[in-house]
Amino acid sequence: MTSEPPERPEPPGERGAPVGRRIFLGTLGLGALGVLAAPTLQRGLEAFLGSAADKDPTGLTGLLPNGGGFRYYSVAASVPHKNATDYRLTVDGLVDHPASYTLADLRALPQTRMVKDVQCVTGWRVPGTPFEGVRLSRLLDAAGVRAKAGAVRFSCFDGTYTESLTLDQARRADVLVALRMQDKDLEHAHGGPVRLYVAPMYFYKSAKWLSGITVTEDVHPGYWEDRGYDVDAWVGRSNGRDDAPTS
Ligand SMILES: Nc1nc2c(c(=O)[nH]1)N[C@H]1C(S)=C(S)[C@@H](COP(=O)(O)O)O[C@H]1N2
Ligand SMILES: [Mo]
Repeated sequence: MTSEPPERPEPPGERGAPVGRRIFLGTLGLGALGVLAAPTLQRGLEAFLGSAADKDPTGLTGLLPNGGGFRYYSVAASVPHKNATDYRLTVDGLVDHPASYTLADLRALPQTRMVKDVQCVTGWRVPGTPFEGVRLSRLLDAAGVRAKAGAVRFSCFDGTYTESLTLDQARRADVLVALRMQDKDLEHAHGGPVRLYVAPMYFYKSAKWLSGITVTEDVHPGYWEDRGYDVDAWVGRSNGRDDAPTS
């Protein structure tokens, strides 16, 4: 059988073809370096799991402590850690009241919890995963979205990843600025302390390490969308897939 190039690009390590032993060992080497260099062992472990799970052809990293059926993805080589002291979420663009939220600010707002399946566009699915946080619609209402606005653009403190939604999508009740996942504070590997959670869409919409919400006139395609994924990423109704809907 000949292999054709994939119809659309896939996140590294997500391709069906086996990853060479050399690449995997190379990744393990980097992970070990991370453990040595990191100020805490936990941080090193997360970095190790984050990079190793991404490229693991054996699936064995999924058996390690904080795997839980998820694969960890980051398009950035390294991502700074942010905590209650230095984390900020800005809301700006076409709004009457730009804002900057601390983690405490976000925790003080009403929290919404929902439990739904997570579906990655490359095929893996994790059943019944609790997410909890502030409805994005609440932050948009507080900001006072201007009449000519039509979309929302998200940026991340990894410095690279972006996402976007139409305003109607962003205002859905099942779209959260998530502070918790699996009933724990979001860990760094999963995009902590704050990530976007777009329940009805493929998981690439759920931008990790969320740092900015900018209200815009039109949708700006996000990182993976510039590389071929659908902008309207409804689970089961996009990207040529027929997965069962998640929300
Ligand atoms: N900042 C950022 N967010 C991101 C990504 C990323 O690489 N960087 N990957 C996306 C993809 S393709 C998926 S499947 C999920 C993976 O989330 P997880 O690492 O918590 O499993 O995050 C999404 N959000
Ligand atoms: Mo993904």
